[in-house]
Amino acid sequence: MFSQEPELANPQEDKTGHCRLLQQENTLVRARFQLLRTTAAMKTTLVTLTLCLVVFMATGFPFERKGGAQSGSPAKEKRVQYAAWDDVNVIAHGLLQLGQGLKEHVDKTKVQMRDISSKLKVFNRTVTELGKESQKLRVEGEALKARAHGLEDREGQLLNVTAELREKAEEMQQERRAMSDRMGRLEERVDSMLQGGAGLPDTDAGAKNNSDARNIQLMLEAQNRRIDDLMERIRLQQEKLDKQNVRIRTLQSQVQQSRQRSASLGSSNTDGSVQSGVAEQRDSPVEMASDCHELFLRGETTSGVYTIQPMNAEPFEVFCEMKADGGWTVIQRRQDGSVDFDQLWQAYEKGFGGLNGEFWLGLENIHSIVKDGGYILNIKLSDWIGDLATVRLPFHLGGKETKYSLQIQKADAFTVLETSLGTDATSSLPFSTRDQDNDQKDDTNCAKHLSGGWWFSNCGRSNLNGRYFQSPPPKQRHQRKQGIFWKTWRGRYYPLKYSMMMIAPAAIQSKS
Ligand SMILES: [Ca+2]
Repeated sequence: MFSQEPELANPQEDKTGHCRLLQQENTLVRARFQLLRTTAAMKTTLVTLTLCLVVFMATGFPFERKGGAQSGSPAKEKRVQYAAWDDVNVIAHGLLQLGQGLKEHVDKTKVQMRDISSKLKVFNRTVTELGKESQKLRVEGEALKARAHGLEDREGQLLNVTAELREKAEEMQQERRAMSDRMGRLEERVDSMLQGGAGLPDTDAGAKNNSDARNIQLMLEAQNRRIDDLMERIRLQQEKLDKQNVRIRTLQSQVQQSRQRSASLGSSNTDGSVQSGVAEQRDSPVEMASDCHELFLRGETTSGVYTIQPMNAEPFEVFCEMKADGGWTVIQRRQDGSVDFDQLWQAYEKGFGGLNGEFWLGLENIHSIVKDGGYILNIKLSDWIGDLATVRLPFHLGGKETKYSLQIQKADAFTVLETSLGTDATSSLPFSTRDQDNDQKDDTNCAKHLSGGWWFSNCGRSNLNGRYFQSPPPKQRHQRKQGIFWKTWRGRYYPLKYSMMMIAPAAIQSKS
């Protein structure tokens, strides 16, 4: 945009210079024409003079000859001689006049020549000046053009830097929020510890000398140990309670099944014996666990593939992530791109992939585990430099009739990290795939626009079932947006390296 200015300015300058040059040239041509006219007049005068001389010679000579031959009449001869002198006088006078005229012409021509040469000098000087000026203008134009190019380059660099800065600022903001959350929690802990040690002598005075400070520290440490002990005792109590709960549930289901069996026996005695035999085989000796946490409570501590059977559902295999705080049922895992997640509704309903690698457990299976509510969703994410993020959200998942609507239930406000999936208590998000557009964006099919199936709202908040990109991720935005992303962690256009989603009863939350 800047490069056009010198190009526009130059022709104008050149035009005025050109006009001036043309004027000068005109004057010069006129002067030359005058000079030519003068020369022609001089030539005519000279020719006239020569002609006069020739006439004079032609007339004068015969008189002299006549005089010499006719010596016999001296009077007549003298008269002729006088007449000849008169003629000579007339001619001489004419010649004098001609000479004067010639001199005047020569003088005039000299003045004109002097005029012309001075004009020529001025013209030459003007031409040189104009040449210098146009040269200067050209140099200035070049310099301006170079500066414009430089400015354009800088503008481009500036735009790049601005974009980078904006991204970094976003990241910083997230980090800052996470830090402030952590600080808040730490402050709370410190406050609670200080309150616990309120019975001590005046802390302000004590802080002034080292020994008092050490005493306070020791007290705090003792307090911490006591709190830890208490927490451990609570954990053990909770575990005992959980185990008792499981036992009660097992007994309840056994009671229910025996009731059903006796009812069917009562209705038909002949066929019933076969049916009850099958039921007994399936139920005994131990009833299957309804999820991984139940397996954990029964003493399983190794992560791996187990068979579970939620209430009123067929048994199926799951991968259990056994942790210190309990058993987590894994419902999704992304780690190497070995499984295609761009699947249709039916596949997302039934599940796909391999439990030891990448997989989706299936909406129907997930729903059968969590249908009674009280579960939490635990999401683990990793970026390409090894940073990890964890999101824990209490949730409820509706059945097929609600299109497996996800409702995140939280007493307090969502943190920034949680808002990428969080919904407010009154609304819920149905599941969407390429062939079933249930998202909240009217003019777009988010699953088709991006990739995979997900609880899409407006397409842009999160999608952990997107395309898997190996590092380094693609440079094109329209490709990157199809990736696995969590907007409020690494941004909308950062394809994540790893994702794992797992579920467990909410009771686990209070212990971790
Ligand atoms: Ca839509």
